Amino acid sequence: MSLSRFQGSLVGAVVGDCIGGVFESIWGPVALRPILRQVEDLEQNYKHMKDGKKKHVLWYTDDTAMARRVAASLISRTDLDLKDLAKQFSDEYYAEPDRGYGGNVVKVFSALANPNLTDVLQPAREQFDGSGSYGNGGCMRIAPAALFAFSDKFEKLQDISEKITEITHSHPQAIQGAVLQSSAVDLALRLDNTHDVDTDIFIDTLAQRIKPLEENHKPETKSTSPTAKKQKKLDTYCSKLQQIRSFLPRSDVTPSEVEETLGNDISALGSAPTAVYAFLKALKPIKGIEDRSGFERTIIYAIHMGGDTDTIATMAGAIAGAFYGLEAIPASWQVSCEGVDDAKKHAEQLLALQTQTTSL
Ligand code: AR6
Ligand code: MG
Repeated sequence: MSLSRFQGSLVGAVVGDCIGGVFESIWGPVALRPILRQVEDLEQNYKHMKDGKKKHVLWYTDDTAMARRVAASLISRTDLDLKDLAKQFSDEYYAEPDRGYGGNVVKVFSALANPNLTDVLQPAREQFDGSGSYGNGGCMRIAPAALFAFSDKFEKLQDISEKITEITHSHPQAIQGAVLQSSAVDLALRLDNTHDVDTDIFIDTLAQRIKPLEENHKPETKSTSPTAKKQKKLDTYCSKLQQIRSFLPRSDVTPSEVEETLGNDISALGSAPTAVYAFLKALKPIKGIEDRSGFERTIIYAIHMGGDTDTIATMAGAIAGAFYGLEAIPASWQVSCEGVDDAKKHAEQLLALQTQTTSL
C-alpha cells in the first residue's frame, strides 16, 4: 500500500470538510458557481502566498476534529481502545466546543467526561429515549479505521467501525452508515487507479457488506430527518446503492433529484450514500466542471448536492483521496485547509502500523 493513497484519504477528508464547511448553512443544493469561486479563491491565494503574502486558512469542523482523535487513539494504543477514544472525544469537545457539533451529541460528551462512568457505550444508548442517534457523526470520522484495518479481513474493519461509532451513535442506521463509509474507503484504497473503475463491482461489494447488517439489525425507529420523508421507499442502504447504480449512466441527474432520493441531510442514511455517489459520479467528467480533475470534481459535486455539505464532502473526499492519492489534491487546497499536516502525519503512522503487523 502506498503512502500517497493513505495520505490522500485523510487529507481528502480534511479538504472536503474545510471547503464544504463554507457552504454548510445553505440548505438545499448549492449552485456550481459559488463553489468554483471558493476554490478559485484558494488557488489565487496560493499564487499570492508564493509572493510572500499571508496564508489563507479554512477551518475544519467537528468532522475533522473527531477523525483526528480516532486516528490519534488508534496510533497511540496500536489498537481500538474504546475507553481511550471516548476520553479523546470528550476532551476534544471541551477543548474546542465551537466546531459545529450536532445538537444532541454534546450530551454524550458531557456524560463521557464523568470519571466514574464504567460503560462508555451507555450514554450513546440513552440518546433519543433509547433509540440512539441516527446522525452522520459516526460516518464523518471513520476513514482512519479503514487505514488501520487495511491489512486485516473485512470483519475487523466492520467490528472497529461499529464500535467507534457506538461511542456516540447507537442507532443501527448510524452504525451501518459508518460501515458503508469505511468500506468505501477500504475498497477505494484497493482499486487500481490507472484503470477505469467497474462501478457495478464497487456497488455490489458495498451491498454485499451492508446487506447482512441491514437484515440483522433493523432499526426500531426509522430516520425522520428533514429529507427522510421525501426519500419514501429508499429506507435502506441497499436500496440507495441500487439508486446510485441507476443514476450513474444518466447525465441529467439534478442535485434536487439526489436530495429527494439519496438525501443531503444530517442523518447517516440521508448522507453516506450521497458521498459514495459523488465519488462514483466524478470518475467521469461532469457538465460545468469538465476542466477539473477527478478528485476536484468529487469535492465540488459533493458540495453541489447541498445540505450537510461539510460532512458529505468529507466522506466523499476520504473515498476519492484513497483512490486518486495525495498528488491529486491540489497544493493550493492543501495549504489553505487547517489540519492537513496532521492528517499527513497520521496517515504515515497508520501505514507504519500496517508494516509492523504484516511483518510479524
Ligand atoms: N430521533 C430524532 N432526531 C434525531 C435522532 C433520533 N433518533 N438521531 C439524530 N437526530 P447528533 P451528529 C437528529 O446530535 O450525528 C453536524 O453538522 C437530531 O436533530 O447525534 O454527531 C455534524 O458535522 C440531532 O440533533 O449529531 C454532522 O454533520 C441531529 O439529528 C451533523 O451535525 C444530529 O445528531 C450530525 O452530527
Ligand atoms: Mg457536518
